[in-house]
Amino acid sequence: MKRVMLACCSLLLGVAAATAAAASATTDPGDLGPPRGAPIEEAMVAPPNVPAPIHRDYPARVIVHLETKEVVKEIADGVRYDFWTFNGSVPGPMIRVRQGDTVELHLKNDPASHMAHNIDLHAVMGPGGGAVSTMTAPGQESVFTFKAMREGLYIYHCATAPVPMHIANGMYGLILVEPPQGLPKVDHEYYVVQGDFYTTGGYHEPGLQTFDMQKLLAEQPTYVLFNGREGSLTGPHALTSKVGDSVRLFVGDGGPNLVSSFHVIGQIFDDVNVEGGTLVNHNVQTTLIPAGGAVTVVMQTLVPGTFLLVDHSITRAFMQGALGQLVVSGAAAPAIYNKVSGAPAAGAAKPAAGVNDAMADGKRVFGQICSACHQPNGTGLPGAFPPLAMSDYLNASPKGAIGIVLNGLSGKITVNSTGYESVMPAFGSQLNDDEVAHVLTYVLNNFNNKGGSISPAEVKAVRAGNKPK
Ligand code: HEC
Ligand SMILES: [Cu+2]
Repeated sequence: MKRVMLACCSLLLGVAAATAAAASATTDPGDLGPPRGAPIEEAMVAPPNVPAPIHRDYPARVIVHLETKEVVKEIADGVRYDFWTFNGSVPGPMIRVRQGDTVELHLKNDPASHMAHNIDLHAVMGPGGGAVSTMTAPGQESVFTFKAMREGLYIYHCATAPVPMHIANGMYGLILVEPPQGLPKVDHEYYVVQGDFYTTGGYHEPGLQTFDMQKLLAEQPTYVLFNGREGSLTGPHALTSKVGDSVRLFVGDGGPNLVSSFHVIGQIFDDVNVEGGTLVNHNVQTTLIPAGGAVTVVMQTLVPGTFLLVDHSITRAFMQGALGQLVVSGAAAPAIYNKVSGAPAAGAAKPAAGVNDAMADGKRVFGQICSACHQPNGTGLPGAFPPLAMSDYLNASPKGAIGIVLNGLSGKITVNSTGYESVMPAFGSQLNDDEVAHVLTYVLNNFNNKGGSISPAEVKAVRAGNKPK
């Protein structure tokens, strides 16, 4: 109250006195006093890893070293792109400080850069979020300080003209300003940032791809990605947890254009820090992340399995790359989730079909389900969906396809000497034994495949093998 009075009265005392008063006292509750102790060098860890939680009860001076680097690397298997980055990664490293800390930010621009770069951190209260003070030519370094006045999860990005181009090339990351008391303890923390990318070639067109200004202007990205590369969070790079553990995700949307409908398939977010702020919502299925915004979500992993991180504007997930995996290991929890074997009632009581009926039924199923991805003539789509036509993979093991249709397929496979690393969903609960047998028999005897047949009994046996023991 005394400080409020001081600031108040100083308004009446003329400019000189007001300046003196402002310098000696502040009324803002975010200001926790001057930095104390020895300066702390911020540890820079690559995404999806997160710096360790802060256990400090006083404001400190935190020194952050970022370097802007232009690097050519893969955006998808066999597709290279000239990324512009902070510290060589997309997103740049996550910065973690405590509310009240004074951040001394060093921005270096790699001498090999072609462009000037700078940084705008949304955690900054000051012109351009720091951009005005950090415009840095190749080979130079800029330094500015700011006090982290407000707790929250904030985007940082390059703000050099043309801004959309610098962001579209990967120049963003997150800065977490922890509340003074810290965040509640969880078992796992990960860092994910979505971005939209605009390449001259189409999705999965191989080779070195360049930035496409027309697609940027039309806001029609070629790729929508988590952490700057298709597959950055799948297969060997999947996020992991254990049954009974808690997981916190720090999720940003760098944009430059798209808003993310962030969802984890098969999970519910217990806590969502809406828009990265202090408002906490509970029991959320999908949370909206604005371009240039962020969200913190916490969930419990109660059931083992693979859970997909998606932008639920779902075309982006399955056809533009916005897909990650959270793999939960541990004992089954049948009371919470239990796969009951056997086909659903619909269609199950159909009379046994003759060969012609079986083929007709197989064709129907193919047209209704499989053709959407594998295409009506079975050729697949380059890079996205493998061919079923003349598929050496399928013909080598026709019975193996039963499990693929029932349970889905993910991870790296090679079909007709081309690699695919995508996700086919499970159709075991949608199709009965007859339908699975029919569609596979249809596929095996069409599209120049080698022939053969799959019986409903064989499908039933594979289903039985799926039963929890
Ligand atoms: C939503 C898209 C989608 C649908 C629908 C779909 N698949 Fe797939 N399928 C895929 C993807 C993606 C892969 C590759 C998975 C990987 O990379 O691990 C695949 C792989 C396969 C393979 C093994 C690879 C090959 O080319 O031989 C077979 C067999 C297969 N699918 C059969 C089917 C059948 C039969 C249906 C219909 C019942 C079907 N799929 C429906 C996406 C789909
Ligand atoms: Cu830049």
